[in-house]
Amino acid sequence: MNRMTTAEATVAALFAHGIDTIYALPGIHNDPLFDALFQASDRIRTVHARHEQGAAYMALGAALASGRTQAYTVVPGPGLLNTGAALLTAYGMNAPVLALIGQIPQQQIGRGFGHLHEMRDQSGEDTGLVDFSDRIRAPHEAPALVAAAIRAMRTGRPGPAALECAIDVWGRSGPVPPVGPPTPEPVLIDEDAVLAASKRLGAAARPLIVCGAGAQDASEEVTQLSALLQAPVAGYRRGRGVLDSRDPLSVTLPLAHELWAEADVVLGVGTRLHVQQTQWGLDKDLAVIRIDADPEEPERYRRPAVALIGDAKPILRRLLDVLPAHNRARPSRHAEMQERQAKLRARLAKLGPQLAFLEAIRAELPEDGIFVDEVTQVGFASRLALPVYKPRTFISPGHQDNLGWGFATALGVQHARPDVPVLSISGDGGFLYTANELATAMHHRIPLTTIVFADGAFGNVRRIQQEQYGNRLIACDITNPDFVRFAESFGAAAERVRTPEALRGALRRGLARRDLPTVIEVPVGSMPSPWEFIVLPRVRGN
Ligand SMILES: Cc1ncc(C[n+]2csc(CCOP(=O)(O)OP(=O)(O)O)c2C)c(N)n1
Ligand SMILES: [Mg+2]
Repeated sequence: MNRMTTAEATVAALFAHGIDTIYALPGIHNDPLFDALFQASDRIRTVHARHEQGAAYMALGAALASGRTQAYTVVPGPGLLNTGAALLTAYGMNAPVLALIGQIPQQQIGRGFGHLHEMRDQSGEDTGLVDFSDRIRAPHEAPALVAAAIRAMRTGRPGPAALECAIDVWGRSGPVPPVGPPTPEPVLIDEDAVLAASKRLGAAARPLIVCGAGAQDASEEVTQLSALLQAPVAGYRRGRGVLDSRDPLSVTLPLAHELWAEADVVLGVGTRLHVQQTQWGLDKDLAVIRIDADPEEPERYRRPAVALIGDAKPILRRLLDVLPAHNRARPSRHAEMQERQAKLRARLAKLGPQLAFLEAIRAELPEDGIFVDEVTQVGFASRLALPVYKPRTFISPGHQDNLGWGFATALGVQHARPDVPVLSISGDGGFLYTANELATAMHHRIPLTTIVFADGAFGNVRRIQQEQYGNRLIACDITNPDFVRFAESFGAAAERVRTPEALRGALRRGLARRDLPTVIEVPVGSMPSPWEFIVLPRVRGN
């Protein structure tokens, strides 16, 4: 056994589990941890942000872009709470993000002395935000607790975890057991369920595949299955890019809604199917098959015809082996789908201003470039209409739809994927949530390109007040800085463009710039509502 401090043992365990970066904001509670990170700086990079939410969103972005576990560390109390929205979003997105949180002295926890950064029931706060949380109470506990947290984040439904350590424990030394290599989880596939699913899918006249984030690492398998079944593949926010948008069978929400009404068998891959089941409806003529890593998910709303529990990729591989023996002969649906896609494009033309900007973006962002969505007008339209060519290249916040998440998350995406250009879009409302992190981008030389669509309003709220509340406008007009001068004051490159054509030029310059962040301000007016394409009526059952 080695003698180490708790902090050293924790850092060694993180490294042994493949963590090579920690997003951070330091403070006295965690000083020994930062000293251990200094000693390990040849193995783990410490990337400090300017607000704890920036550090946590960066870890989230890095996890989403890489598919690997990421970590951040902050002080207790306000430090933890400042990461709350990011941790909640990581939970909603099933993202493996480990929060390492400081604590007040171990023997004073819960006694209300008024220690620096003390909060009542901090451990309870952790427990409410993540599925796995614990406290490291001594050096020898660190390796096993880090291993348990990482295993919990990767087993079943993935998600964040939290480990606390008290100010007086991080620096304490003691004998520490060695960290073994992580043992891979066995892949268990229910062969009876594979056969049942193959028979149902093989016999289906109008099968439909719906993908969520759980399908992002099974793009090849979904593509093959779609071709075998001539089944359209639907993705909305987190399932986009699983099937290349250039495939005529690749559909977004409005066509998925039409197809849901017609389908006889639906295969949901790594998706809650929440909107579909609760809003679009179910009936006895629709058999639902679910593939999900979370054993509780398939039956949450209604028991499906078949449930396959585990990682989508190996399960789909087995389906691809077994299905051909049961599959009926299928004519190509390409012509039909091309026609339906054209009809949808004609309807979506109503969103002209948003689509013109998205066309400019798609023309300049390389195929493997990564687009990070925000809760803004062009973002809503991107979920419906931006062509996405590869998995993990369309990063959207999922069901939290958490305004202000985008810019700092995109910094983490770009930090984790320095090999490809990353584009963040924001409204003027969302951008200023974390725009201070431009300082982080400068300090760590993160060459992210950001578009800020500036309409001088929380535009989405404003339009709803206009259309549904008799134009009684309240708390929706906003006063902006000059975003170009603001960005330049940090040392970032910045420009202002007004048209989609001019945006193309600015994007070409920004995406090629690999040593500095770029901010492009686009002054815009109000934009047409996308909601008729997103909130869709019941089409089955009653
Ligand atoms: C954390 C959070 N707070 C509030 C909202 C509600 N909300 C949704 S859209 C929006 C306005 C967004 O404004 P902006 O970023 O400027 O985008 P725009 O609609 O103007 O394009 C607000 C306040 C939210 N989704 N998330
Ligand atoms: Mg706005």
